[in-house]
Amino acid sequence: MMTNMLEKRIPIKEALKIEDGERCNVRGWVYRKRDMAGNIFIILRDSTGIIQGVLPRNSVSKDLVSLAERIGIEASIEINGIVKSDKRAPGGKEIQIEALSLVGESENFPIRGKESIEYLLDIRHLWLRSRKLSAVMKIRDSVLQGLREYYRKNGWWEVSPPILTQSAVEGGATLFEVNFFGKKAYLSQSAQFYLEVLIYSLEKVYSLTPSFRAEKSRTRRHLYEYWHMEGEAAWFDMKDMMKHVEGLTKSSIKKVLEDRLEELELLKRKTERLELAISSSFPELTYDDAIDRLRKKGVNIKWGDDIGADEERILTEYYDTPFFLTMFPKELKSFYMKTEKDRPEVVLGFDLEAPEGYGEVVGGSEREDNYERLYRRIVEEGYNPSDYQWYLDLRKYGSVPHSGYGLGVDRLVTWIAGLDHIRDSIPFPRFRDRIYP
Ligand code: NSS
Repeated sequence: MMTNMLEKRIPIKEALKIEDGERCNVRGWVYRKRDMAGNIFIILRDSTGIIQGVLPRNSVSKDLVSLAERIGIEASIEINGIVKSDKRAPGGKEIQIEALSLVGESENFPIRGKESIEYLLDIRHLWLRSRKLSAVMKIRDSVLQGLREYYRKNGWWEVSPPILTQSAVEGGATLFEVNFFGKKAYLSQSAQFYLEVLIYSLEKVYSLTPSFRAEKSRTRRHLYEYWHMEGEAAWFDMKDMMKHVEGLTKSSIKKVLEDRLEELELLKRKTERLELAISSSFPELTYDDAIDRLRKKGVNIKWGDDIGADEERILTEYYDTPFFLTMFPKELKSFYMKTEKDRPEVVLGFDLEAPEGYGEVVGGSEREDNYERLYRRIVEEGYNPSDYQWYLDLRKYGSVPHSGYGLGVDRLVTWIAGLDHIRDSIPFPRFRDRIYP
């Protein structure tokens, strides 16, 4: 039996393309199995696809039949046989199995279908083998590839900032504290300040890091540990940066549409909105206009109030593509944002909102580049300027106008893949009551 296995192994995707009558060798995991009177059907999956193997009970050895009968769901096996077209088989081809070897057995695989989410989360390490989550992970890979391609094409440098940090970027309320050799340290909320340091030598920099937020509530769009793609560029004003963010986002959507149509289909994600996003320019809605619109819709909100998830959802109804929300009241945003020259109560900040109710995926701004004004803002916000001395220093030696942003990779994947919860955009979401597996 083993001698046949010496033939060249091919990925399942390739096996689905070979001519009828040709022999091939594939290996992977048993996705489904049906024991019928005449045949045993084994659907095998690998990272490239699924293919049906069929074992006619009467024309192979008894040993082979009994081995096939014993093989469980998710066992790893290798099969050798002749490829034949069959309209009923997934992908239109099947392999008539002549030899089979069991690599790793699997008895009573704990997922059969119809399990509860809580149960599945406990066995995330096994659930990740599902076709749905595999499709999402592949889409995620393409999203990241599309983002990186855009940076490369436009002359940005990828840098690696730290995760252990000494001060807050986005306020103390969501900081995770770490005991660092007896001193207080925090898990990074954002690489922004480190990227700001690096623009003085590299001008346009980006990083992909985990960011940590001790969020107060559990929602469909918040993770405690999420992946943050952040960019910072010298000489960019807010408009320059919005243009860059638009190009960046489109590049990732484009990559997914080029390479992941099969996965989008498997997730039943319609591609029209994604296609529209890359062919349109992203509109801008100022905070002032957003408040007007919300009030006209009957929302009880006034100038100065935060536009939260519920309000964002209402605003997304006006747009079929991603759009920018801009020019927020200073009180709603972080101290580092630059204020508008003629309206000091407003900051040069922008959020990118995904349509279809998804909401914010990017938050960015032009930065305060004047030493005194930044110092004053730090004090106003109740922080200790000595914690931010190095950050202030940047405004002392060759300060330049500059802007930056943070893009929530998991949120972008959630929207592109059309998921209803952010936890499935990432392989191992952390939960308050569960950091397992
Ligand atoms: O808090 S942000 O709006 N902005 C910053 O952290 C800036 N310091 C980034 C920068 O300018 N370099 O977060 C940025 C994005 C936000 O738009 C979301 O898409 C995402 O990060 N984000 C999250 N994703 C998932 N889970 C949580 N909890 C989360 N918080 C922010």
